[in-house]
Amino acid sequence: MTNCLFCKMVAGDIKPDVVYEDDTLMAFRDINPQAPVHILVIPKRHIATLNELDDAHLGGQLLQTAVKLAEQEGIAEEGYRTLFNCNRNGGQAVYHLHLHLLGGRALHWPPG
Ligand code: DGP
Repeated sequence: MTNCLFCKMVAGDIKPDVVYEDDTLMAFRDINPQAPVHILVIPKRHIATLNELDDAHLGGQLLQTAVKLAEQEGIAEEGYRTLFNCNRNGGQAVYHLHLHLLGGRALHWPPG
C-alpha cells in the first residue's frame, strides 16, 4: 500500500531501527518507546488489523519472533508483554498489523 507508513519501511523508503528481518517479517524499535524495550514486529505483507489476519502460521511467526527478540534483548527471564492494538477502541494508530513487544520495566495492569 503506497500510503501506509509501515509498507514504506518494508520498501526501504523510510528506515527505522531494524532489529530483525526475514522474507516474511520485519521488527524495529518503536519511535515513541513506552518501556526500555519497545519493538514492533510486522508482517511485510499489508494486513490492516488483527481482524484481517487470516494466516495462523503468520500469527505464530510474529509471536515466535517476539519471543526470540525478548531473549535477544535480555528481558525474557524478568518478563515482558506482547500485544496487538486493534481498531479505534483498541488504540490502534497505524493500520498495518504490528505486534508490540514491551519490557525492561514492570508493566502495569490493567492498561489504561
Ligand atoms: P498502535 O497504536 O498500536 O497503532 O502503535 C503504533 C506504534 O507505531 C506507536 O507505538 C508508535 C509507532 N510509530 C509510529 N510512527 C512510527 C515511525 O515512523 N517509526 C517507528 N519506528 N515507529 C513508529
